[in-house]
Parts: sequence; C-alpha cells; structure tokens
Amino acid sequence: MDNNVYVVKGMTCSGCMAKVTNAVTSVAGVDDVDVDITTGEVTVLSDAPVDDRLVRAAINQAGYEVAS
Ligand SMILES: [Cu+2]
Repeated sequence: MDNNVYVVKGMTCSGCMAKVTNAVTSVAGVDDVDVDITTGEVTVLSDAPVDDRLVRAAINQAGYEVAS
C-alpha cells in the first residue's frame, strides 16, 4: 500500500472536503482518500504509486492549492 500526504490550502468546510475527496478519488490508481479538514492534510492511499502530477492537477481543478 502506498501512502502519500499532501497539504491543501483553502478547504474550510465539509463541502470543500467532499470536492477534494471526489477529485482525488477519480485519479487513476487511487484506492482511498482521507481529508483532515483542520490540518488540510489529504492522504492518498493506493496499491501502486500514483502519478503525483495527476493528484496535484485534480486538486487544482477542484479549485484548491497544494501547499506541499
Ligand atoms: Cu467549503
């Protein structure tokens, strides 16, 4: 299991959380996404490594910025 953590800026409510979760879940290879709204941490779980650029692009397209 691969486990990557991104810090996403601008998420303020459960709606933001759902948008980011849905966007990242749709990236090829992603099995599960966990969003911590208080820290902005988005944990991406997958069986095989997922293309980092695709995850970042999905978050950006959802309207949020990846801080790290
Ligand atoms: Cu929101």
